[in-house]
Amino acid sequence: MNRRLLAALGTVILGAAVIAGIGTYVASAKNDSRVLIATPAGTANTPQGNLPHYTLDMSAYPDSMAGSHGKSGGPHPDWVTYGSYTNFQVPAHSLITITIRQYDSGSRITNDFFASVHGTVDGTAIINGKAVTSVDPLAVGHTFTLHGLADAKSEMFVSVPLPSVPDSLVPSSGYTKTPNTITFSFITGDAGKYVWNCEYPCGDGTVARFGGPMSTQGYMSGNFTVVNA
Ligand SMILES: [Cu+2]
Repeated sequence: MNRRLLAALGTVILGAAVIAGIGTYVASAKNDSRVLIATPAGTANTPQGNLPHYTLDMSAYPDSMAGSHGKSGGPHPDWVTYGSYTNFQVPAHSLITITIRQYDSGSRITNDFFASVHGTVDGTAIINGKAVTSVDPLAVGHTFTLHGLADAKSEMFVSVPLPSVPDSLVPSSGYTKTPNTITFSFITGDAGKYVWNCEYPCGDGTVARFGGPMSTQGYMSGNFTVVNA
């Protein structure tokens, strides 16, 4: 086996290990059947030429009272959740810009890898108006981590950390008036089924905090479908 092949194989094994480490959060994919379809926003110049541009907006909340699970918060009003949708549909071979408003507190992320930005167009995310490549691993609220299923046609891996709101600014009821705003862009590949999840252990049920909302789709994970335009 030549050196180059060995190096390539090493990369594949590392990639597989990273993806395996992400866990088994997609076990149940039935919690929320609603889908948010990306909004057209003209075209944009990208490293892959001029591409169709689409946007998606979402939020991360410290509980489920924001409306996505019904006015009463649904079966688990105290669970952290993304909203108002957790399933998304975007076109293939397009520039996608996602804006997330992050209302939740947080703490130390388990794996510093997820405190860095991965897979965006220029390797950065805009956080509260400033371009960054990583955030403080001690102050992460959630992550938005997008990747392929085993049967996805093309690889896609995008992961962006959402910094936490300081505890002192999170009200005991309702939501902070000053959420963190995170914006990032990436280019989609071929049509296929992808999934996203949060890699900050914001759940419950186990010491590792990967239970509850972390392992129930419709809260901290969902489908991300890429379709032919
Ligand atoms: Cu989370």
